[in-house]
Amino acid sequence: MPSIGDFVAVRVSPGHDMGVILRVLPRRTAFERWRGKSRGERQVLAANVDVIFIVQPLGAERDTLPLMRDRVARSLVLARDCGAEPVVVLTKVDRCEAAEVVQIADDLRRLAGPGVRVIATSSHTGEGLDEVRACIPRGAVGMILGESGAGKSTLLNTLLGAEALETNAVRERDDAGRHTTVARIMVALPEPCGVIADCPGLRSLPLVGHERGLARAFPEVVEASRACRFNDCSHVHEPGCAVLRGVEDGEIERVRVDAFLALAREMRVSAQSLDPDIHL
Ligand SMILES: Nc1nc2c(ncn2[C@@H]2O[C@H](COP(=O)(O)OP(=O)(O)OP(=O)(O)O)[C@@H](O)[C@H]2O)c(=O)[nH]1
Ligand SMILES: [Mg+2]
Ligand SMILES: [Zn+2]
Repeated sequence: MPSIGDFVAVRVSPGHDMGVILRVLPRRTAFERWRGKSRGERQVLAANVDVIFIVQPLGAERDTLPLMRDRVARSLVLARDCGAEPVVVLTKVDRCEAAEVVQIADDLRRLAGPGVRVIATSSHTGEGLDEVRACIPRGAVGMILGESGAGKSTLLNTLLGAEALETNAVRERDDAGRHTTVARIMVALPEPCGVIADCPGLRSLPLVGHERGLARAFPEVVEASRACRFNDCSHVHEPGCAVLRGVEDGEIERVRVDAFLALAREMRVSAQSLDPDIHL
């Protein structure tokens, strides 16, 4: 089955404006989502994606900092797992005080690490949009990831300068989205930018077998752990733990170690629930 982002070979018969897909060309990368607890099915959400925009709205009461960190951290792992470059986009910053925006952005920057851009944006004021454009040069394929109501379609409309995608107000009571976008649609931004796929909101981002993404998202933690005294060090309390030493020496961010450990634990549990013989 072709997915958004796939290159396909198409035959168009003379006199027809629509073609028939003959073949899906091999995928360079695939962003896959786990679905079904024990069925082990994966759904390809997008293929050949270069950049994943991790969209997180500001100004919602329910989104505490720990919740935002969790969502950003697991999105980073998913992006790195499929070889895409993650970019964290904070939306709706017009709903917050400037000082609060700076504080949240700094916090998430510490979590995301030095190689990841964290951009504060508002589709209402236009803040940060040029920075977003700079992340998606001509020829690049982007995908937008975030919960329903996060402002994904609004952001793309603003980048496009046209109301091409349907949007909807969030629920007043709790800021919940209404699952307005129901299909993945790719839009070509004005030159000199590439294309971005709008996607339906994803509430949960389970990690199952994304060890490669975890290692790529937290390379300094993995690197340090090689020097731990014990092979099976949990990096929590063991003597001779090089990860904890790195934190004490100020070389590794505590918040990144915490995120790494929580996601690694989750992956161990999910692997085991799929196959009780797996011991990671
Ligand atoms: N204040 C403010 N509101 C915004 C901003 N961006 C989006 N919104 C509002 O947030 C609501 C939801 O926006 P959508 O773009 O439909 O959200 P979505 O992420 O595409 O949601 P789904 O399609 O359901 O996944 C709309 O009412 C937007 O007007 C912003 O920068 N500032
Ligand atoms: Mg939408
Ligand atoms: Zn250790």
